[in-house]
Amino acid sequence: MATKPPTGDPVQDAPRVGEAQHAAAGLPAVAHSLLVARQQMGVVRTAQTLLKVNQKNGFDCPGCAWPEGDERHTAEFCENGAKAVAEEATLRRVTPDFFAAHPVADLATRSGYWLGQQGRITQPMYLPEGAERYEAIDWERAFDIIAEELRALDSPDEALFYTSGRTSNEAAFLLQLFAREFGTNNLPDCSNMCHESSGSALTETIGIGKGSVTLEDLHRADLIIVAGQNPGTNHPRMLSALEKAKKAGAKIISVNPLPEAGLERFKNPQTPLGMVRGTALNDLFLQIRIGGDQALFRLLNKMILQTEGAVDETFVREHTHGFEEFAAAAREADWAETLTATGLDRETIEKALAMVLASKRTIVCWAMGLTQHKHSVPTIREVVNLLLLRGSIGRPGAGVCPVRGHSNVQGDRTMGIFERPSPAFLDALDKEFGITSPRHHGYDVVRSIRALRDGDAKVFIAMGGNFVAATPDTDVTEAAMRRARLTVHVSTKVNRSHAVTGTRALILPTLGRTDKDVQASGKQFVTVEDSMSMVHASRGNLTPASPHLLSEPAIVARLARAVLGPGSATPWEEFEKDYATIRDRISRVVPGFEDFNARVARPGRSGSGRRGSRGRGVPRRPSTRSRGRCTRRRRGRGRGRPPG
Ligand SMILES: Nc1nc2c(c(=O)[nH]1)N[C@H]1C(S)=C(S)[C@@H](COP(=O)(O)OP(=O)(O)OC[C@H]3O[C@@H](n4cnc5c(=O)[nH]c(N)nc54)[C@H](O)[C@@H]3O)O[C@H]1N2
Ligand SMILES: Nc1nc2c(c(=O)[nH]1)N[C@H]1C(S)=C(S)[C@@H](COP(=O)(O)OP(=O)(O)OC[C@H]3O[C@@H](n4cnc5c(=O)[nH]c(N)nc54)[C@H](O)[C@@H]3O)O[C@H]1N2
Ligand SMILES: [Mo]
Repeated sequence: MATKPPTGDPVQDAPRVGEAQHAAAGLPAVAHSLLVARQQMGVVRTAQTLLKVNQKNGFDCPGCAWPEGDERHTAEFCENGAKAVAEEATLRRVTPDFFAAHPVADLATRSGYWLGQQGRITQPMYLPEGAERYEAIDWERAFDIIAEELRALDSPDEALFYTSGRTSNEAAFLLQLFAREFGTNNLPDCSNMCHESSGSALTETIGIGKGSVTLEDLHRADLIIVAGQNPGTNHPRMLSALEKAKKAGAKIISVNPLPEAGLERFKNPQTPLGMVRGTALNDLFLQIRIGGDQALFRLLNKMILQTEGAVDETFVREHTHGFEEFAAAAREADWAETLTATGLDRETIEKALAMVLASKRTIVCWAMGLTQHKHSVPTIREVVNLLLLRGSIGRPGAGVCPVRGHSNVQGDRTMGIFERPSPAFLDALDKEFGITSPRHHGYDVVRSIRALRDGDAKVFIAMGGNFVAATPDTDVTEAAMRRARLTVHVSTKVNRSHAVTGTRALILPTLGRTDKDVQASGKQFVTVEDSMSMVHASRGNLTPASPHLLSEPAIVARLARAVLGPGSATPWEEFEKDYATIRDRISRVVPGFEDFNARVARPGRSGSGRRGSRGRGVPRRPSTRSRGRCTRRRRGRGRGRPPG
């Protein structure tokens, strides 16, 4: 049994504003997550799912990309993760009757919350030209419509293939393969709006667009700086890692215009004492002015340069280049300007500097507060330079930690969902499949919107996400989307993007992480990569919301067959039958995934192993140790496809 979704009455459903909280997690969070779970999933499914979240034989939480440690608790999820699971595993259903009762114009008036609360979509739905309502359609016909529209394009570059970051590695690999075999690199994704600046700044500075630390590193750090991030709400399990680091002696500085409750006091629900008392995580709070981070880190770098013995000379000499150029720029930093830009006082900045200087192993974690500014790339470069100056990269307990958002956003990029793929990646793909991928760059999110607006793109296909709600200029985006000939959404739940359609539209319902995925060769699992570059298997165990659902890999495989026809030598049918055959191909195309099938068969995490012996499995990528550079504006080696 499950409770009813919201009423649709804007007054009854409206959010309420209360007092600001000063602690995060704790007993209320546990109670609330269980309540939400039970309301959406009922008692049996609650037990079936919540005991499997982030377990070695279970599924990866769709809530966020924070990694799990090797030791697992019975309850390895947070309040928001439980909500994310409940939203997917809900017993509520959106059937063809729902679409009959709610014309598209009605859906367009509903709030995102209301739409999301209606439940799981059960059948493929089609909006014919001029129709007011979506109607049920069978899969064959749906794929035929897409094939018809794609084949009618003047150029493959008139098609757009968007990905949101929950898509598994297997589905993402197939999608980019299909797009490239079809003839385009138009693979915009949600990272374009999220950590793109981290990917760019890290590629420029350390040569690879990803973080360099593991969970174990956090536990060993002397100092952790959390800049522009609200882990209490968005990555609650990170608070346990910070608490553990703190118990081992780490200091924590947070840099944020707001005092975020989770960093003020964390009530760890895994321990009885933690639940009652909580831990104050912050040692120093820098209540910075919005956008002031670049000035702050630049001044800290100047102070490090001016402090006798503060620069790790050996590290800088052996592992970086461009030092003089960087140092000259940092020396220009000025106290008065920095105080204005940051809104901080001199004493507070000096306290932060003293903590940086006292630390041998520093980690900087950041998220949207740093990545979503116009000057995000130079800001993140300053952050990296601080770590390089102190030799805090490539050393245990030290490094860069961009905290990713969607649960497989990093993996999707690793699999080639990127509008600007490296030639090396395309060469490997072409060699493996005997295709000729286009070499010119595709459209990112903003360019995709412009292309739709200007009539240069005519078919929009989304693997998950909520494009019109997630993108920056809603009015422009919605007008652009309405100009498309066909819009297609592979989705689990209804959202705003289903109500803003092209001339024709399709909704293709798919399995989620929590669902059991059985194909011709038997039960399948998929893989995901977390924020710390660890790759692991994810197995759903619930009976799917309806017998009509197809998995994401199956949808891409069938779509590819419908569009490319017998002319394609790619074994799409085999891929659909057995995902291990997809992983075999990944292991031959994506560097670091050698022996992929054998490695994911082991329970737990496999992958990265940045420092050789410490990681399990084969290193996914070379050590960052020898790749650091103090740099102000240099191109990276172009190897890593930066996760956004
Ligand atoms: N429950 C839940 N969890 C999620 C998601 C979700 O939708 N729901 N989304 C996931 C996704 S996709 C992402 S990307 C992550 C996002 O995770 P976060 O980046 O933690 O999310 P935001 O809420 O955007 O928090 C931005 C933080 O930056 C601060 N800030 C704003 N401007 C500045 C600035 O100029 N300087 C500094 N230093 N700080 C600033 C804000 O006060 C806020 O604390 O969360 C993931 N987790
Ligand atoms: N106003 C505003 N805009 C933002 C942000 C913000 O904080 N505020 N954050 C930005 C950031 S950081 C990001 S990452 C983007 C996110 O942008 P998107 O990823 O495009 O948006 P989401 O809202 O996360 O997408 C949710 C939808 O994904 C579908 N879905 C959920 N699970 C699955 C699944 O397993 N498979 C498939 N196929 N579909 C699934 C459901 O239909 C659900 O409605 O938005 C960006 N835009
Ligand atoms: Mo994000």
